[in-house]
Amino acid sequence: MTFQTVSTKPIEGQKPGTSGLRKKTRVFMEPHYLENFVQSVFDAIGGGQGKKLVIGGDGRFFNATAIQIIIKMAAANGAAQVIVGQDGLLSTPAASHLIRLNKADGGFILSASHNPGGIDEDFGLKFNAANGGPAPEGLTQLMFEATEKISTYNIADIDDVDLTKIGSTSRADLQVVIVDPVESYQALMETLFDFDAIRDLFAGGFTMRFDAMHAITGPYATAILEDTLGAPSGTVVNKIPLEDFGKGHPDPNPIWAKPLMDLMMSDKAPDLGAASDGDGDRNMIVGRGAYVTPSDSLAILAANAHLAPAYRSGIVGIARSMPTSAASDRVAKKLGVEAFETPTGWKFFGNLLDAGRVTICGEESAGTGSDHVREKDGLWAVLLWLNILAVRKMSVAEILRDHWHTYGRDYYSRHDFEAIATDKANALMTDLRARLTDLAGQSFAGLTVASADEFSYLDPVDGSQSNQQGVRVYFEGGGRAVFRLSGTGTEGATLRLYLEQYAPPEGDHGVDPQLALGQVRDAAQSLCRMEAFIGRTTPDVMT
Ligand code: G16
Repeated sequence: MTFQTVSTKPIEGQKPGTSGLRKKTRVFMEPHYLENFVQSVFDAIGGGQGKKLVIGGDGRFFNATAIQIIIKMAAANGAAQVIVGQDGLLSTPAASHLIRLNKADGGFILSASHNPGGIDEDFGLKFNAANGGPAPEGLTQLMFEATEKISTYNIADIDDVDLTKIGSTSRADLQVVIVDPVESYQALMETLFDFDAIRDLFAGGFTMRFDAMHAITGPYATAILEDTLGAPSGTVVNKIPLEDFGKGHPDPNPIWAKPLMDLMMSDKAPDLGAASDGDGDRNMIVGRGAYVTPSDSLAILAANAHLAPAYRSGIVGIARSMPTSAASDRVAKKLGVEAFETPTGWKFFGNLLDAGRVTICGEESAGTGSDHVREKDGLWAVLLWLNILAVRKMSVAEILRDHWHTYGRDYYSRHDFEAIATDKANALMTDLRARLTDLAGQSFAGLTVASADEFSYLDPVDGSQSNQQGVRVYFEGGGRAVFRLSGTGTEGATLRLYLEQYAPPEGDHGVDPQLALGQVRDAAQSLCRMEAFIGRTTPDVMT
């Protein structure tokens, strides 16, 4: 066996975004593209010598091929052990758990999350650190700098590893351990939740549909919900992970999980509907006739977490990303625990979790999780909901209404404008920034701006500063609009407009959210001169 040192040149644009490097699959398949990035990760973490690494992905097209390349590069960079999910599969939260469980030095997670898969769709790669969480900004910056000066990469001339066989094998000095992707993750879930109570719930006739969207959570949800908790066979649908996700868009929101939404709004609806995304870290929760926004789900999970064994003694704090609604802040206040507002990106929760400052975190983009791993965790959220439903013996709709009557309702929706020419999107943001200090007191579509700023974050644990994390505009009367550009798209720019309107506990909570948010939307669109800059005001996606 030989190790090769291959000459290469920097490839432009290998800058990790909100969650790793995401590009079109064909870009990742270009000569040296994947190898350059993987070598840059090794260079950024101080080399691979003696390291133990977890490797797995969501099974999308190019997953297995990329894993073989990463294994060969791990061997050539001197790694001691790689732990790989069988068939190359690992959900993102399961990968995070395996890193922590095995005290690994980190892991490569192959996924473009909720983006479609296939040779003409998207691929992605991110590196998670030894705490199991996405590489923090300091480390992603080192990776990017390494990609800009790379001249060689190391790769071993070894046979492919049979990813289908569980067990241990060696390639030169590298030990390759193939593990069941579900087993240890399921064992972790059993320590967190009251499986007996959930089993009783199903035994009592509780009905559910879990849509795995042809993505990674199929095997996890089948093993846990059907095989362990006794949900009837057929509860989990679209359960086989496919490399093109059945040509779907594995994003659990009312648009992309429409068949589930339609069922839940019909008279055939089961008691609970849930879905997860490509790599299993996002979730959607919907009751019979009652969609739960991710922001509300975060607040409700935090308010009720003490009903599950893992959180029985209470939670220490709640963190949410800045664009997420203030619903969870109200819960934190009532519980008397700290509330944190971080930039978009799960990586910003890592320090708070490691420092024991927060127990539960969440984002409007359908991610919720806790200190059990360092990633958001779709099935975890579903199981916590099940645990709460089992104890409270109320429907999802009743829990929602009860929550709003206690805390008030934060009407919420995100409007996405996709594939905008990057220069136009940047021009809109630049113009908005330039006018920020003059906005207070001005009125747009009948709403007066109370205050406006650009969000920047000072990490309270390591003191690092992250600037330009989105523009916040607060209106008189409890409305808020947030403007930011997505960091996960692969085509042009995506403008995200986040809308929020608070209605107090004694207020009317039954208004259609898009109606309740209509005035904030009109004010936001007028304020940012949307029509003039991007030539449209109708969003592609409304969550
Ligand atoms: C990633 C990040 C999340 C973020 C989301 C959307 O999720 O992990 O923290 O909220 O992208 O980010 P953006 O608004 O920049 O597109 P995932 O599920 O794609 O890994």
